[in-house]
Amino acid sequence: MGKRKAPDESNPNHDFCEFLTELADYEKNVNRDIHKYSAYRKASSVLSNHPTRIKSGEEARKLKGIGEKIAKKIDEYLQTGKLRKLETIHNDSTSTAINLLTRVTGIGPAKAHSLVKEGITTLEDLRKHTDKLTHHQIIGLRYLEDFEKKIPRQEIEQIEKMIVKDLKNLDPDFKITICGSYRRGKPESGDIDTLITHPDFTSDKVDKKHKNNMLKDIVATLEKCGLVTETLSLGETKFMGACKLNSDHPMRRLDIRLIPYDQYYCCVLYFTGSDTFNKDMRIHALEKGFTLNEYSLRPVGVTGVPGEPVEIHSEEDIFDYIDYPYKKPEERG
Ligand code: 8DG
Ligand code: CA
Ligand code: CA
Repeated sequence: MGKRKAPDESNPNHDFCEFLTELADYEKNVNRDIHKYSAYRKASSVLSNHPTRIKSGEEARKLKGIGEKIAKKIDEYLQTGKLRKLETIHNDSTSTAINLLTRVTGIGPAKAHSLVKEGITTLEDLRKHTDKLTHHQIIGLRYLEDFEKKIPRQEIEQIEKMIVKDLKNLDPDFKITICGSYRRGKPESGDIDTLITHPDFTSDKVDKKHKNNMLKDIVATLEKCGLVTETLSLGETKFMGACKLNSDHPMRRLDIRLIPYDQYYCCVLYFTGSDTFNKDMRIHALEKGFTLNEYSLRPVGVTGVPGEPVEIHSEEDIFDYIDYPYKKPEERG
């Protein structure tokens, strides 16, 4: 069997998607304009799911999620092979510095702005000023190169096996799902999004002590077997850290969320994504009189106030309730 193709190579519009993603990141990190960010992301997602090469802005405009401004950019790119807006961004030192610093996990747009204001604009500068960084950001800086490497599917499969084996050993009632792009079947992923639940932990049974220890026990177990190597942050329900399959592999970003049993499927759906798929599904839910988020699906009464969550026993239940055609994770692009 040949080497699996990267998704980009099979996407006839991948060059459009690349510049749209770059514009999206610019809006998020430099302008902090989340609406423009979402618009570019949506356009990129629509184009990456389009089976044929787009030949003009006019043709692109016919697709849902692509408006006049983006259509114009597609025309400019087709005619000149570049975008003036991106050239301006590349030539602006503040923008490039902010974009660089936000590549470090834990450094968000606001922190990047304040660092640049203080004259810290390179990774070298950052390394000299770790006093200005949190533990999370210091680890992010230390493993920046590793964390930016994509994780092959086969490596996540091995990590998954290890997590499942060790946690089932700790307690056979744990339920574990790795979500994100991995669950959508992608050949490689940016990080490992792990959701865990246990029948003893539900949203109404607030057994705080039990919950408190559950995630700590999980992380301690994964540290003991040598998989988890760094902790960026550890709360009652959310762990952010790093793991390493063995010395032949780079350090990988691993997130673990402990989810109440009754909220598990809404959460699995949410963290499977993609984020544009989630947005479309939420809009559809609202049209059907429901509000959907990562915790629950609730009917919205005539007053506009959400009612009690409906009981959910599978992802399919959520689709059924809002009368949305079921999509397998691999189809949620
Ligand atoms: P990747 O890691 O391979 O780059 O892709 P991913 O797994 O799809 O993206 P992610 O950033 O790890 O997020 C995981 C899922 O979480 C995503 O597919 C959908 C859901 N999600 C949203 N909105 C957001 C958001 O604003 N931030 C994050 N981190 N996740 C979000 O729907
Ligand atoms: Ca992910
Ligand atoms: Ca993630």
